Amino acid sequence: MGNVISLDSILGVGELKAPAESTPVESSGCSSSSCGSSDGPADMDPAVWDKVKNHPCYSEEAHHYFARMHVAVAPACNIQCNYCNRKYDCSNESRPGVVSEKLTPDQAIKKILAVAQDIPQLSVIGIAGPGDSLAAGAKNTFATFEHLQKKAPDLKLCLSTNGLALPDNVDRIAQYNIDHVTITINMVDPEVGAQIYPWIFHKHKRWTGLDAAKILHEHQMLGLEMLTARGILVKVNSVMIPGVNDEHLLAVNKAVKARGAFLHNIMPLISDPAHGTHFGLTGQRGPTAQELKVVQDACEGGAKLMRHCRQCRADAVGLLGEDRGDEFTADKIEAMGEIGYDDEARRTYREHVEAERSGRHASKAAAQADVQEAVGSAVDPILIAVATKGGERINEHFGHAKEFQIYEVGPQGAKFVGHRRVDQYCEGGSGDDDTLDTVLSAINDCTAVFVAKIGGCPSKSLESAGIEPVDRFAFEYIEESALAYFKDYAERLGQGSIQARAGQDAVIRTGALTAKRA
Ligand code: CLF
Ligand code: SF4
Repeated sequence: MGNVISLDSILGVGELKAPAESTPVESSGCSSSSCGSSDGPADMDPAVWDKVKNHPCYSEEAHHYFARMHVAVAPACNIQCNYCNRKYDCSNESRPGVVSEKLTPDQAIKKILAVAQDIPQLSVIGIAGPGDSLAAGAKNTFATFEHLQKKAPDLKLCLSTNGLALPDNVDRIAQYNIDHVTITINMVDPEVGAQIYPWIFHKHKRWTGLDAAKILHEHQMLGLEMLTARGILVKVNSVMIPGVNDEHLLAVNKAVKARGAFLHNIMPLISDPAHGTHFGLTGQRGPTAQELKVVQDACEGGAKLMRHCRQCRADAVGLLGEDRGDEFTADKIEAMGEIGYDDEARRTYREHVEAERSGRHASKAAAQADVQEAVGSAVDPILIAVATKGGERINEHFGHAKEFQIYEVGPQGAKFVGHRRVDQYCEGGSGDDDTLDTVLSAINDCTAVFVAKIGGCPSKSLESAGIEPVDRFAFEYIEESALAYFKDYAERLGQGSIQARAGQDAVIRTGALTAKRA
């Protein structure tokens, strides 16, 4: 088994518990549920909330609880992006790395039923490549979804596309009840587009340069408008390419918001010569963590931002940030024989999460009101790195963390603003100093790191680097703990016993981009 969170780990350490009673507090001002990427039922239409509340990509809160699965049934693509090499996964929705197994629609259905039986957190099935889900007539994509909506009606359907073939397929998307569509839009100006797309294949012809970028842009905008007119939720993914479209992404954000996009996900370019992409081979770099955050922050107030994307593989399985694909290879699934449909475990799980979350919304608001009253608005926000296995709790050991979630906490509240992938510091019972250095450089803009447990050696290294290791909130909720920490931090700052930490430029890890570990 992989390390997907269990019901126990979500509801507490040990037995299942009902959510704690908490005093409801009237929402006022900028609550954490109305700021940035954190979302909740308070700030959206109930029908929309119903669609997104269990979707790990469309709701930041949901990504602590729910898993997605991609089936790699769409190998062909109709355009070329300078950040993609077809021998690797689609870089806009998946990490570079060969898709282990391309699937036929029948194989995909069997795999989905097998995964659904084993992972009660599974809520969404996505098709995100490894090419474009709508290229080549979208035959496999729609064949898979047509079967799936009959075989496993509780699972949400989701697809991702570059948008070129979108206008031709919007009616079928609506017909198969696909409620969530992602379009990768990196530009709204063909001059910018020409630096990203060397060619497209359209109407039996290859187009290049400005003509190609213009056609792609027009189809993306038309497709977006057609989808939103039908009430389908659209997320826009943009790859941030420093010096090419970084400043332009503000205009992209405005344009997609004006056309009704539900979310905008600005992702860092993944670029490495080893991937054999045009950008990798020509030395185009990706953004640093701070550069990415600056652009994301500048887009706040436009289309709602997604900041928890893990740029997952086209065959990813599990919570965002993990990949359990190895447990469900074709030979293992073949050996399972006939697999039926049973949604009982998923239903039970969703009921528990629902109860848990309603209590959480009130307790977050109470913690925030407490900080606002105690601290006022004079103290600058800080970043905190959190080791977590899910369930919105601090429940991972420092040495076992494969990523740290980054929260920004200040007088206005605590919110998730990103994540940093790292190598696991402790393997086989002992820590690795080289790995520790990479962990430090990944979180060097943070004031503290919250962990369930940490050893003496890494604690000392963190303190020397100016990052406070904090284990006193072990197994508690992240946001409430961050707010309690901030209140104490502001007090210490006021007393002069600590100094505000000067910001550093943390490194975004784009190396071996899979959470799979041997
Ligand atoms: Fe997959 Fe994409 Fe649907 Fe999510 S992923 S098709 S919307 S179910 Fe999610 Fe993965 Fe980021 Fe995509 S974390 S790469 S945004
Ligand atoms: Fe690659 Fe996806 Fe771009 Fe096609 S749309 S070239 S598969 S990144």
